[in-house]
Amino acid sequence: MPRASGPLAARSMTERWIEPLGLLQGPAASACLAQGIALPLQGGPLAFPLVRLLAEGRSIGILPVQAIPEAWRSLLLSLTRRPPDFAGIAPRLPGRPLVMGILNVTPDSFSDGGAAADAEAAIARGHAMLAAGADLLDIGGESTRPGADPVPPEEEIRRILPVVRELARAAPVSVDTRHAATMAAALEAGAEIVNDVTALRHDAGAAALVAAAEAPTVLMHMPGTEPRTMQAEARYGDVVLEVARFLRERVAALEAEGIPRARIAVDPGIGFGKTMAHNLALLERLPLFAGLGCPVLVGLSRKRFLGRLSGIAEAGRRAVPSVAGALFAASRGAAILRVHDVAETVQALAVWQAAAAGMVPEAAV
Ligand code: HH2
Repeated sequence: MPRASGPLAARSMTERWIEPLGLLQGPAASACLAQGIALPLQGGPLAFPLVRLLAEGRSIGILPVQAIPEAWRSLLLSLTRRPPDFAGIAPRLPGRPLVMGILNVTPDSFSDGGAAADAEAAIARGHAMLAAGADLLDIGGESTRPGADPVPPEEEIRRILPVVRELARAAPVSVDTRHAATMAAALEAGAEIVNDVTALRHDAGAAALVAAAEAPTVLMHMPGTEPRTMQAEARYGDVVLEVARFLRERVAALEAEGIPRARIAVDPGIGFGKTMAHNLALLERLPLFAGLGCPVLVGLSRKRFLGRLSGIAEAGRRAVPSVAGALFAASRGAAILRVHDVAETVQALAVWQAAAAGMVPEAAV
């Protein structure tokens, strides 16, 4: 069995990551776990037999899990232990990611702008998503597409409040906003979760508010806090490590402000200040983010890079590429999938999960 020695074992490092490689699923995962030649990814259905060790931004070797040096083993706990169910929402079947239905009560969202611009249409759309199998709904009143104009909180609140109030009676609701005033109004109206694309950085009052409300929260990476200008900042050395480092620092900072890790989900922010190459690298190396010890949310639904890859210019017609991306993210350990096309995603997940398990599922969708 290969053994780490010399610099690998002894080096004192300021920043270290263990990146799981070679993910297994189903019977292969169970067999390798039983033999001790793989470890579970966040206690879920995926297992990894290999790791890449990264120190100070550089790969220092690929090893089988049995050969991980003692000095690195403390990092394994957050990678292998199952985080608590996000917001207490249990998956429909063990190991299935949660499906978060996107409800943009906006006239200008890139993906579905205008489709649910008035409250009645939005509420009907939300109920349809729940009937199609969504586990939770993410309701937003400000578009964050690149270049979008900011919306003042009063207008954002006016757009979403009746929708939140109604749908929160039917399912867990998260509010997609950067503004503390909107968070407060939505939580008051029954929303349970705060999803902030700026990771609670845009509004100085946001972190204290979320901490006091004891609300679960999604922290997303984007460069800066302004969707209008974020694409100009799409410059990274190693995008995966830089995004992971950002999220690690945000989780630590917010823990210090009274938001426990158990209430946090992390999100690499696909499409936010990122080129297509950055988005693809983040998806391919998604298992690294499991080391943060939080559920990982992926939102790639209908995004522009999918249009470029598939040749579909119109965002509303990107359901198939979105589902393909969602399944790939699930196979890389995503715990929550933020999607517009709920029915298609839920159907695809059912087939993917049964095929990976190699057996008939306990319950139908
Ligand atoms: N993407 C969008 C908005 N909010 N939140 C998280 N956590 N992750 C994401 O990837 C994410 C997000 C953008 O997509 P959409 O809501 O469809 O469009 P718009 O911002 O134009 O309303």
